[in-house]
Amino acid sequence: ETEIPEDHPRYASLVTRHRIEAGVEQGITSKQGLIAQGRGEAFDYLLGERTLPSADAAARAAAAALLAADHPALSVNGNVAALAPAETVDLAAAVDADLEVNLFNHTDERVRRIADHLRGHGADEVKGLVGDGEIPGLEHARGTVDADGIESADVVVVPLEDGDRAAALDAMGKTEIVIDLNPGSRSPRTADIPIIDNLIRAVPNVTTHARDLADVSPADLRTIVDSFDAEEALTEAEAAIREGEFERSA
Ligand code: PTJ
Repeated sequence: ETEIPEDHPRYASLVTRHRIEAGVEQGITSKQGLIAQGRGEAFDYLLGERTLPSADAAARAAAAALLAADHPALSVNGNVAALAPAETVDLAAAVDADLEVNLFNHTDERVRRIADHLRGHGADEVKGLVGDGEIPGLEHARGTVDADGIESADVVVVPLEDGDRAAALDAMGKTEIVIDLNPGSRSPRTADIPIIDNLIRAVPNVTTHARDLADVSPADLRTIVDSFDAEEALTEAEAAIREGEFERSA
């Protein structure tokens, strides 16, 4: 998919950029998605482009919450679809979650393209095309979801979510798992389980934990979720950024 040499010091970052560009060209990712990616990259650089131990603990708690859920759902936007389509489909299968296309800058055309893209990566059913449900407290375009998908889910994964929508989903009483590289952003601060990591690393990591936890009892899954400390995870990510004890490779 790319001609970037694998030994280039910024290989992973360059491949990611290429995927986002391709997403825009295919009508999957919004132009704003390019800007969001740039912001994410800056934080990833400061975090040392690695999964912090606290982010790994968050990924494990997320896996436990998804396995313990009655009705888990994964929200997919234009950046997620471009960066990690197969990994997102895998995660949905591992925890038996709905996949729902849910866009910040909604167009029916982009919803359809993303749904097709996910099916091309092995998804059976993709929600988000009906739009007969709502997230209360948001204007229509931003709050439209499927009634049998995100609206009725008890646990939702929202990677790269806008702060208002994260708050509105939280107000619906859902257990919210947010993947975001910026520990200061409002959405991870609203989340029950913030995963401060690149979604490219975080999504497959949650899947790995879910497979490890597949035989754990519901009571033990609860204990894993309850012993996770969101505040501490955010504080550790911030400290890692401030201390910057990583190898600057650029
Ligand atoms: O496809 P749509 O219409 O739903 O739009 C999606 C975007 C992401 C464009 C939209 O939700 C948006 O504008 O988001 P923001 O407000 O720019 O926020 C993006 C957040 O995601 C920022 O906090 C970034 O640090 C973070 N981010 C960007 N890339 C990644 C990331 N976090 C994890 N992994 C990434 N690869």
